[in-house]
Amino acid sequence: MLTFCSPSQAAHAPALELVNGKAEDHAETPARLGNMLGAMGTVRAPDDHGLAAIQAVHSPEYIAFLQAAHGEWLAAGRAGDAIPYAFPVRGRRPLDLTRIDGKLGLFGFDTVTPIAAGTWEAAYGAAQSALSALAAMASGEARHAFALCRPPGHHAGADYFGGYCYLNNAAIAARAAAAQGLGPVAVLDVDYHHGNGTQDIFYADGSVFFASIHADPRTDFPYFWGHAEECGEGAGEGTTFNQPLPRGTGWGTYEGALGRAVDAIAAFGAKTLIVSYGADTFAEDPISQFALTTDDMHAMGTSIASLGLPTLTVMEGGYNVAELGRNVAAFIAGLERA
Ligand code: SP5
Ligand code: ZN
Repeated sequence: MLTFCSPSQAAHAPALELVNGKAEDHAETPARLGNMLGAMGTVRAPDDHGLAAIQAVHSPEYIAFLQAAHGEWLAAGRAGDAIPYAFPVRGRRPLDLTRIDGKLGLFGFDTVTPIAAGTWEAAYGAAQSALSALAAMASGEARHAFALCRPPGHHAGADYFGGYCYLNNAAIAARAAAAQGLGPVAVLDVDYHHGNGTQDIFYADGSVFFASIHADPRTDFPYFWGHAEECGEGAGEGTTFNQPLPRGTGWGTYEGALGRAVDAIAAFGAKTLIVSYGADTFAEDPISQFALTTDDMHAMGTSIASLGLPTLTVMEGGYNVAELGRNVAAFIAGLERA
């Protein structure tokens, strides 16, 4: 499959995250990219489509923050990665904050998503990979394409970062696809974690259908989104479809949920499909608790391909680095088969 990845995507290298009171190597490591590149054959560098499609999803204040954050961190005399630690819980009044620590808490929703020296460049490169994959589909060069995005995107909202995500690559591509007349657009999120950022961005937007299959947020990150009763609002009422599943879920249960998501996307009348693909549903993922095999990844691709839609796959999570490329390749091969 035609695959895009920018060299800048390796520049993001968060050092550590806190687990059980100890600093551990960050799970979202540049080594993920190396393993996936090794499994994907020829990979094309994206064209630079500029900021417009990013601005169509993310707020100007948030984009300016991301661009400047690590520089402001260094200018404040700080070292290492910029990590928020104080948050305006339940909406403090709007404040014109200038201190980098205040701004980090304002725009971030967790402490596991560091902003490092190369973070903006890498996130920008990942978004350009998604836009270039979409452009190849729009021009007729390819029916399907794969954006090997890293850092991932589905936890990032219009004005927030978190869950290892900064720019929402899938949402940027989905809104661009709709603007280019390729709609109706559906986003199917099969990462282990709920795609809260994508959900938020399209929650009141009935033109983009969002379906997600994920670990139940009563037990798993991101906790505050992805519950079954979240169905959209206003013009988007009924165009968000969440299927939380219990820890330990294997293919027997997963397959049924995937079939229901596929049926809902067909019923919506989607003409373009964006898949947020995370390989962290893999049984041996180090931070996740589903039980899918590499063969199941292939079956997942085949099931999605039964929709017969032009499909842009955007990479999200997956933290078993040694098996990551094999799992991605199996999924993509399944998608291509039908
Ligand atoms: C894109 C994506 O998959 N983001 C996932 C973010 C999950 N963050 C919370 C994980 C907490 C568990 N951390 C254990 C790390 C072991 N090294
Ligand atoms: Zn995930």
